[in-house]
Amino acid sequence: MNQLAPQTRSRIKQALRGQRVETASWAYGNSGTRFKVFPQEGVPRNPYEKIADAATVHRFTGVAPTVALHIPWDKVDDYADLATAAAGQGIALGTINANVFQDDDYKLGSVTNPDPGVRRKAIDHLLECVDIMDQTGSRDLKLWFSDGTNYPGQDDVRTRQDRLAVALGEAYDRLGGDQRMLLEYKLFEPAFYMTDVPDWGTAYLHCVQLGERAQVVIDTGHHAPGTNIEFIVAVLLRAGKLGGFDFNSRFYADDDLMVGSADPFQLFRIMHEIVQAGALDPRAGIAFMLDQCHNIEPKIPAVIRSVMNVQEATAKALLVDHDALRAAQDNGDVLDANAVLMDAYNTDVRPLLRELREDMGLDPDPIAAYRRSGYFERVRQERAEGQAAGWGA
Ligand code: PSV
Ligand code: MN
Repeated sequence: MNQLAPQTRSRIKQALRGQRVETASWAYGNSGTRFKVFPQEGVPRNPYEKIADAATVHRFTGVAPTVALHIPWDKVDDYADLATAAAGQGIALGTINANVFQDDDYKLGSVTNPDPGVRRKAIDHLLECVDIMDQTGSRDLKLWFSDGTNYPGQDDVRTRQDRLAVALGEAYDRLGGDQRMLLEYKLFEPAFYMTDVPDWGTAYLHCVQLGERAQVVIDTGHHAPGTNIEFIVAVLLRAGKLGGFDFNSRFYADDDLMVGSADPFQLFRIMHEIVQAGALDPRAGIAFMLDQCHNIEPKIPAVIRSVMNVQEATAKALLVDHDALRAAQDNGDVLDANAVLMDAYNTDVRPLLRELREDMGLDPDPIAAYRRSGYFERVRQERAEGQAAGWGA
């Protein structure tokens, strides 16, 4: 690592300094599996307190200046006031995530429900989310639909696609200025026979039909085991249709664990595609978000660790010698080409990241600094009374 040429070192640090990772408000609230939610101490009781936790993550990492909201979990009377509160703590409100999956009416789907009244209600929620974006100054509307069917024959696949297209079209037409629609896909769950947006191809088809400001979002936990996610990244980047990521880590299904924990090599391979395409710079418009649940580990340090994992994978991707890689590829040198990638991946980038943090006026060890800060002890006392936020609030 120390033999790195000074120009290379500063190029990598420069890129890492500009990197942005958005954290999710719901990661700070209580969460669990369908078997049990284990409540934690010091958990935020409202969106303002979630923002305080997100700002704390940014304070120690320096690269997480926005927090995504989920509506209605983060519903407030005055979103401009919430945005002001965020700004006062050095962060901004980010992506607005719609929620059309928790109402009794949505048993047979939301925007693809056979009942036109339910479809109307779901579309109205999407439009409400754009109203909120106008007030928060958010750029992105993220849509994930739990819609699908459990049994063959339960509903007509093509009719459901038509209903989906109508709903997306209405929400898309409501977008203004620089606002974008990010469409998320998921192979299964809660529907088990088929979901209405199961894969990147379906999401892509709808986004192409909608227009330039509709893009696909890749949630890393939403694929079949063994899926080559970096291939999807490369293909969508080439088509100009990759809008962003919901980062998390999975061993089995949609585990929502800390990104980079199960398979840091996969995260590196994803970031390698991003770096190669010049898409790391925030101006490239790719939103790097975390969509995780910290069910058994303390939440704020888990989010800090996740941000650091993304930084480590990115630093390794930035280390790849692109000229050497291209030369080996052009020569058909399989072993050398693979070795170039593996050399970068096997480099310990932690000293470089510590140096970067010091350059940025941060503590080189964000988790230790967080623990020393006394933040947790303070919020544990301050938030002892009242109802902790969770998936329903
Ligand atoms: C669905 O599994 C998902 O990934 C979507 O992004 C939701 O909005 C999110 O999880 C939060 O539960
Ligand atoms: Mn997601």
